[in-house]
Amino acid sequence: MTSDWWKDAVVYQIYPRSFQDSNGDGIGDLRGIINRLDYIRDLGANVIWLCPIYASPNADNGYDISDYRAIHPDFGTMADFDELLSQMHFRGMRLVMDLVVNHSSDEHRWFQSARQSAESRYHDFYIWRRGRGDAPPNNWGSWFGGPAWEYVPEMDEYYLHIFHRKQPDLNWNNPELRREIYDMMCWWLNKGVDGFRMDVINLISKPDELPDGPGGDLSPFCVNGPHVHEYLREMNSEVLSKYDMMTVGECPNLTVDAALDYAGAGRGELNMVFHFEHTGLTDGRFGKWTDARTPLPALKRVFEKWQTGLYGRAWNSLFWGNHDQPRAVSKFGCELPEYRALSAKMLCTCLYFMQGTPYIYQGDELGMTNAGFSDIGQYRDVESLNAYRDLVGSGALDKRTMLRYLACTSRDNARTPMQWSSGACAGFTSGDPWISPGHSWRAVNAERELAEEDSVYNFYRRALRLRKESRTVREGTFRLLWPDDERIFAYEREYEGERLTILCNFSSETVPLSEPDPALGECLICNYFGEGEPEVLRPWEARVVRSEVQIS
Ligand code: TEU
Ligand code: CA
Repeated sequence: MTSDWWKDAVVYQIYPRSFQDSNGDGIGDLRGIINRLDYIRDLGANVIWLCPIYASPNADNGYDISDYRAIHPDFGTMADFDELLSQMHFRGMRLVMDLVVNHSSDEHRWFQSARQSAESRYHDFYIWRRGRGDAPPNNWGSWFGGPAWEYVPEMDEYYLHIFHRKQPDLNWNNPELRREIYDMMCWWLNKGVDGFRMDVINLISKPDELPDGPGGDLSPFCVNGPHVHEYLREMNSEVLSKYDMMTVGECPNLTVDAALDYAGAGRGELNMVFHFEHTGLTDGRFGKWTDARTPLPALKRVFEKWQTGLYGRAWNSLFWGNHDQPRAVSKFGCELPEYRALSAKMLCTCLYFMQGTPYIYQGDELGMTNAGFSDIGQYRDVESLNAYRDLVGSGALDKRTMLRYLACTSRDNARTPMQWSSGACAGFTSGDPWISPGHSWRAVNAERELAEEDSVYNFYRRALRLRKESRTVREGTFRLLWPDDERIFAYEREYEGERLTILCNFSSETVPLSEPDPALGECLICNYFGEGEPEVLRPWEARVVRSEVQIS
């Protein structure tokens, strides 16, 4: 039943609220996506991962689902969905849906019933505990701020929510709950969807004992919990193995060894995982809230570890960002006008010549930058707003510092409207957008990118075409060069006598190569016009060089 098509896929991630509005209500929708399918196909992507479009009260923009089988009216109707799917299949594209089953919305009918009576069939679909006197059952803190427990007076019990209190965690210990989820998955697959991106799938199993965590941290108990692999194998035999589909599990706090347990070849669980080791290198005293830059040697070590650690044993997913991360060019590249496009192309080269399936987050192919918000009133994201309230409210950070941190790491940086044109509201909507456009849309937009041969978009096309034709990119070994260099990220891929050397400058300086030999050969792609000197990398330069090697 299963083939490896997902290894050759190029995935384009859509955050539907911010992609394209078609009816002027300021919210992106399914019709808008249908109208832009050619744009995505022409880029070279053949799979779309769609963030949640289900019925939801939107406490967390759709990651709080109140009906798993309904389309949110903001996005359109089930008929619109069916048309999207058939228009995609007509173009030879596949659709991956977001599967959010660690938690539901508190407005899901299961929870509505669960919170009313311990007799309800649905009570045990969630995780309930008695308090400790007037205090919650343990000291766990929610990942979105405050305690991870919410008291329900009718029950005199608390329910667990790792995320917002409107996102109660589902109890995967309950076989009836699991059955409901598998049936729902089959329902979408029978409609024809081609896979799932599984939201925080490594959190679904919680231990029966729920002890206090160090500093209120629930991770030691909930990350890779006791039965998670049993559940995924069951899901695989009940659902996944019966369809020709792809799966990618979102897994915060994941190590290479743990990744092999989820996605190792022959494990019978998932095809791929997302880990966040490369995006999390700036985390510090205030968690993700920081204005720190990623140290390049550490970044290289992370990629080396994953490229070699999964080689021949599992398959990497390649991404710089998503709807939870700041913009790649702002975080890892350079926003300055003279370097923005160059560094966006460099990041494309650096990442997508590695082994694995490329994921492109909407707008990164234009080199879209962070939002540039300077006022808390511009933010919409519940995580950002809660963190501002908690950190500023407690006096841990002053307003100005927190606003600076938000401008670097808030999830809203990636959620501003997709920049289609230099027209009103970036061509995203004819109405009032649900979130303001970022500051860069007059200069950075798809209309312009399509028209200019030397654009980021056209560079992505070329790079993706090159990688598609290359067995070495798909199958080759990985060797990191000059691990301690603080400005150059260089590596070699080798396969059957061919070597590709990928040379990337992560700085605004001209850098001479300490050992220029690896730079010799045929240049397949470069983000500068005109040949430079082989032994020097210009600011934010990226080059892929092909050479032959003797097979001994
Ligand atoms: O994200 C899981 C997750 O780990 C995030 O909370 C992450 O730590 C944070 O966004 C970093 O800023 C997934 C979804 O991608 C996210 O959008 C949801 O809010 C979350 O799950 C809850 O469903
Ligand atoms: Ca709309």
